[in-house]
Amino acid sequence: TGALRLVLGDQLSDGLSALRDLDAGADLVLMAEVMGEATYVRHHKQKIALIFAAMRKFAARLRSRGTEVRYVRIDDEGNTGEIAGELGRALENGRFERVVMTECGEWRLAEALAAFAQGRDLPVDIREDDRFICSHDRFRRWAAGKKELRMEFFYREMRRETDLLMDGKAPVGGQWNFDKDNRNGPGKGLKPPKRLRIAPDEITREAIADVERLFPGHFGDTADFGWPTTAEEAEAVFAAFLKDILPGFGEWQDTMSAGRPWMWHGMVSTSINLGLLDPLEVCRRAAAEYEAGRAPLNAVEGFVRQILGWREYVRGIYWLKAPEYRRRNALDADRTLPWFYWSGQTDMACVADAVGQTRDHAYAHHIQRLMVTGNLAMLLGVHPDEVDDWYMVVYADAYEWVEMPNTRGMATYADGGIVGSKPYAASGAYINRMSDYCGGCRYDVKAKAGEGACPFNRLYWGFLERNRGRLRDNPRLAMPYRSLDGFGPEKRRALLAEAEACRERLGAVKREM
Ligand code: FAD
Ligand code: DLZ
Ligand code: SF4
Repeated sequence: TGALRLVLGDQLSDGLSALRDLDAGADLVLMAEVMGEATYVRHHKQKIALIFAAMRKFAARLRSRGTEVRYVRIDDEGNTGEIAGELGRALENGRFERVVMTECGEWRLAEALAAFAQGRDLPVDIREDDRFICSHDRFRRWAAGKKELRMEFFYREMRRETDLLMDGKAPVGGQWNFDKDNRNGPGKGLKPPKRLRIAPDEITREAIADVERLFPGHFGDTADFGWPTTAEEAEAVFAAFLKDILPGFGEWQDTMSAGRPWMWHGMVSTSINLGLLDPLEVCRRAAAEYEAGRAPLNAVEGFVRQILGWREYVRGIYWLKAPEYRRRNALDADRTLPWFYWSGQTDMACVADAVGQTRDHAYAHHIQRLMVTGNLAMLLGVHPDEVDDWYMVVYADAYEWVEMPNTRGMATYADGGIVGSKPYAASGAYINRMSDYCGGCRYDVKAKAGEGACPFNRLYWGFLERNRGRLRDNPRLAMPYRSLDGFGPEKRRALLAEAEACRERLGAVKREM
């Protein structure tokens, strides 16, 4: 008799709580590739290949250390297609006296596993996922009684508690946040550094071939697969980032440039989310670069804030608000997602670039996700379920706990103001300032109306007018609404009609609800 220990596809960490106190002589680790997880959304091919390759290598790693592993492959005979089903099969021989697992990241699967646990008469020990820096309990204590749950204040508490970038009780450099130094447009002579990518080895190539064979209709190309699939590879990519890239991270954090997907970004989200890199360790090592004088504070603080602040915060919000959060649609958005989100076939240069690199790499950086595809979906009024589905499918780092507060919260305001204090709606001027897209675009970023005008401009005022009843009282939108009021009723009607024509033209049509 021993324990059956479940390790999920995004739990590939040596220190995982489910693997603690493992008895190599008696216990068995279960890992299973299942159709249920691979198809609950039709994930990008690179995302499935990444997870399968990383799972296979993690299983081999455990075995090489003397741990017995039951590894179920996606096309193994008898595979039930569900995690709970695979747990059930592994328990059939009656060898185990208990089941041990680490809580899972998504509400959907957590429910299924809780139901599984209830239906058994053997104990199921569901342990905390302490790879996160902030526990559920800690987040709830922070949130309790607050009217507004702003990331910035959460982040400051996390800085104090972890002592990261602190000078006693004060933030290093006298400020918590250096974002105002991090808003460079592209400028001439922009030359992003060359990045370390990992060429697929035999195991990864086999995983890619399995995906091409079993999921041929899924979105995305696999030819340029370059993601780390082991802790060692993830470490190599992160070490290269620390040495050569981090110093420029702050300065170029919000900049977009055609045909340059990586810029100065960390390219670490897939590895952290899978468990190949530890988030606190990543923050500590970035802070050490500042302390050693090798990277400036605006870069290091900006990078640490994304992980210690945003990443922990969105996870806290997800679990605090789920499952109700998943149904929010504060702006009553009711349109379909235009087809060019999948095909990339659009004359909008910014969107075509973001979708193209997303197809090729299952990656886009934060500002592309927020201000190009996210902003456009909000301005068009695309239903949040369709927006969520797209983000969950297309990015290799997407898991609902991190995707949803970013999409439904930060990017589209569908959560009604939990994550952000106002919608991040922007016209073409923002994209023009932060990118080199507009020069090569068929649309005119300076024109406000008509077929040749930048669609972001055509949509922007109509979005505000359409949502007047929902947003007019938001103090952070007082300025644009004052301008809108100044236009007078006739012009306002014309702006609504302009936006409507643009929505039709781009194929955002009324959705069957
Ligand atoms: P860097 O720019 O180098 O940032 C460093 C790290 O900070 C990231 O690896 C990530 O772990 C963390 N981080 C940065 N921003 C955020 C954020 N807003 N929320 C949580 N963590 C953050 N990130 C995901 O991991 N999965 C998602 O499904 C996801 N969906 C998103 C959807 C939208 C609409 C938006 C606006 C953002 C989303 N993000 C998501 C956050 C962010 O875009 C990615 O984490 C980042 O682009 C990953 O690339 P990187 O490692 O090069 O990041
Ligand atoms: C995302 C994913 C995919 C595509 N496939 C598997 C799988 O076959 N087996 C598995 O254990 N996990 C997979 N995952 C990750 C899970 O979906 C993830 O653990 C949950 O969504 C919780 O975050
Ligand atoms: Fe995008 Fe408008 Fe610029 Fe074209 S003009 S690249 S659509 S912001």
